[in-house]
Amino acid sequence: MRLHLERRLTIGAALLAVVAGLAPAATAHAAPTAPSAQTATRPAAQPPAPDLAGLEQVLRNTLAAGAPGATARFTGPAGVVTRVAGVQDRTTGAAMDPAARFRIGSVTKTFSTVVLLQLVNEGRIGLDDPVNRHLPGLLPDDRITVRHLLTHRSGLSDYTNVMFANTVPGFESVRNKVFGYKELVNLSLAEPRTTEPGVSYKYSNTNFVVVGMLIEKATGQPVAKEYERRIIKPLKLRNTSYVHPATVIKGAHAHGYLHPDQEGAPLVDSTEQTVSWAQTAGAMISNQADLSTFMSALLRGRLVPAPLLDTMITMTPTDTTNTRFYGLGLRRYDLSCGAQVYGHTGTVQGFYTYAFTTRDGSRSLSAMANTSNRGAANTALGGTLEAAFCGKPATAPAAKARGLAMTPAEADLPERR
Ligand code: REX
Repeated sequence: MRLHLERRLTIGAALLAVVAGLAPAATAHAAPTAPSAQTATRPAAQPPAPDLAGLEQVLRNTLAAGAPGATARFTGPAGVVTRVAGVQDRTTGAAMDPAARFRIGSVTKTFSTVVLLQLVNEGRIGLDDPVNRHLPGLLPDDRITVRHLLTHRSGLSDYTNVMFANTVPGFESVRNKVFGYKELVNLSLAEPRTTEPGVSYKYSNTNFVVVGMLIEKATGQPVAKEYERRIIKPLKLRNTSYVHPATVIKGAHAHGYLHPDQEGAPLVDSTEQTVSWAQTAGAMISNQADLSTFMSALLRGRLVPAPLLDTMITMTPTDTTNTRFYGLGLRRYDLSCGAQVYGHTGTVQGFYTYAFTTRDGSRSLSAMANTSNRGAANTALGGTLEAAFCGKPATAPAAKARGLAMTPAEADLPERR
């Protein structure tokens, strides 16, 4: 088994940096810069170089946990480095391609938030407006505001929990279905609400379905047009699209493989689907380079003005570890070395995604595994963040002394699924 995995591991060649605004010199292996007088006098100013051996090990771990393939792409001042392992297509045996397109799931929520915040900036929607002011009669409680949606504090239950209670039958029942937004909201409203408006954080796709409705109501345009006009075109994201309800991923792409609930049952190729069950909560397609460009541009203030970005990155904890936070359509993870990274995670049938960047947007990590419903693979893939942003792990005594040692359980990044 081990040998088999080793053979399938393909370490990808590094790509040249093409990310606008990043340092010119892209090196094949993004070698750590040699210590210099500058590093000697100002050690705190130098973030650690990515741990490339660690990154490769993380991808091997992700395969060992059940992913057919996995990839990571780090971009920083020294350029771009990519690593791949395994296959992107189990039928042809094609190796994972670091430039492949894939379904990004909830990273879509950050795109939707950017569009919504631009509308706030234009004075067309207020963050503290009741949702029902814009969509009269939609919600059963006039106290639910736009901010509650973006921070997952509306109390609107997540209809996907029931929809996907049985993973493969649930998926097959919606794979080719086209939902209206209202239909999805009604599925949520048929369930009890989870909190009083504003009281506590509870992740729910319903919130971002309503965000899509608000965008279309305020602009009179389909959301696809707004993503295109406001984000995809200005940032030249050539591999990013919102094609709902088309089922095909156009161009070079990875296949996604869904794990059935029954151990040992064959994987389901889930690449083609409408993703209508998620829409503005999770239906976009992108690739690693575009995701890093997007997250970096966002944190550099190129998509929303500074005061709104500050609001977006004002975080509250999502669990009791005090290392996981949610702002407005954006997560922050505090890593073991003290680094804070901003971005989003994604889970859609067949694909796990991580897209994170530093506060100054200068270092970004995208990672993808072409599987899902396999928590261990998602957790393993989350290790790319530590390897990329923390570099080599601190020696055990040093980490312990600073209270930073993480158990594998603590390193389990997403708080659900
Ligand atoms: C739906 C079920 C998962 C997936 C989901 N995805 O809510 C949203 C998302 C769009 O990306 N959320 C993640 C399925 C958590 C995020 O924000 O990071 N699971 C699967 C099941 C479980 O069917 N029975 O794993 O493919």
